[in-house]
Amino acid sequence: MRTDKTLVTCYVNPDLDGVAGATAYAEFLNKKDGNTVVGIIGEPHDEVKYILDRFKIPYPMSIPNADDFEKVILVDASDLIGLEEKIAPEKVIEIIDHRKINEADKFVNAKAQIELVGAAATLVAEKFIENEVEISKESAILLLGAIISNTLNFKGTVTTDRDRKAAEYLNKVARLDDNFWKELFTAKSDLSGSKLAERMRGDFAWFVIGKKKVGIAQIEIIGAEKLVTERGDEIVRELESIKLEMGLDLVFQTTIGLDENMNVFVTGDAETRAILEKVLNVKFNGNIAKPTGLIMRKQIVPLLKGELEGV
Ligand SMILES: [Mn+2]
Repeated sequence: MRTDKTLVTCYVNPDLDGVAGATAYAEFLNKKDGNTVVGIIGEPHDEVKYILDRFKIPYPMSIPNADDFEKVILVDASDLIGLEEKIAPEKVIEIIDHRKINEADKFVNAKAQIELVGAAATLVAEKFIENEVEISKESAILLLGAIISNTLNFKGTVTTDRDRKAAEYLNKVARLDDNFWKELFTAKSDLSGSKLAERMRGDFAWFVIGKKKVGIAQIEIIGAEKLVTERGDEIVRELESIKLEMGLDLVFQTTIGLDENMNVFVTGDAETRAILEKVLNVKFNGNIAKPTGLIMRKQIVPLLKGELEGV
């Protein structure tokens, strides 16, 4: 049914940052006399379901696409691929995101706020702070959970002081206990059986960089090294299937150790290995490489761009 409400949403199959950001931003706008509604397209990540269930927060409305809406606001999304053609770009009137590599310019009617903080949730929390709008406990929990998740509990190098300040503000309302991050990370660490392949595909992203179509699976788990050691071959096979299905030139998985403050790369593709060795200064041993320290996908993409496009 057509509506004059503005849809607040994120990319298809969103993570916690997307769902939290969209939910809280709709609340903010509605408290400021806006007329918005949150709608989620696709299947939210496990960490979203975990936090909604754990705190008995109602699920946001699920919609197949944005066809019923004339106006759309995107939070934590700014590229066309992630929208999977379910939202016409000209309907988008506003974008809030935190990705260095984005396509905000392709949304010709949108005012875009792109700032390189750890989470889009931080940018939304700052709206409440700056405008002195009171935030609900539900939104505070969601935003704080998203900041903790995106910054790997403030250990990831994407973390900024703005994320820490926003988290401090949010926790005055959310009042999460000190061990909450462990619960959240444990909730996303069950990758037994077919859950591994499902997660790889659920959080898969691809980019056209230079002349190459590059696919990157990113898994965040407690016990990354153990997972890769025990199930590396399975990961390689799944990556190969995805590569064939999607017609990718390069493909790899970055496995982030939530407890280890490091990540492990996996790929069976020789060309990908050569490029990663050059760009990330790592050495592959078989199909596996371990960098020193921790790097996230949104930080790897600009490095690949530098190499493959020479920028
Ligand atoms: Mn995000």
